[in-house]
Amino acid sequence: DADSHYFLISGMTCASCVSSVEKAIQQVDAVTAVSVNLAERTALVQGDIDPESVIHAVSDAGYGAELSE
Ligand code: 9UX
Repeated sequence: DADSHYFLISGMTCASCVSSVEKAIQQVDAVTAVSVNLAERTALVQGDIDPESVIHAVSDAGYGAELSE
């Protein structure tokens, strides 16, 4: 639905990477929950967010993100 978005995350190789990506996404405005899956390279982000701001935050943390369906 409109209040959850999947992103494909690139550059994650360990659990510490997952933690960094989760932390970065949690700081973004309107994010209410985030769940990163290392094996699938995905992040499920909940909240009435601006996807571009999530992509920007992940990029600032040193990883890549693109919106997925
Ligand atoms: Mo550990 Mo993840 O150095 O890049 S944080 S592999």
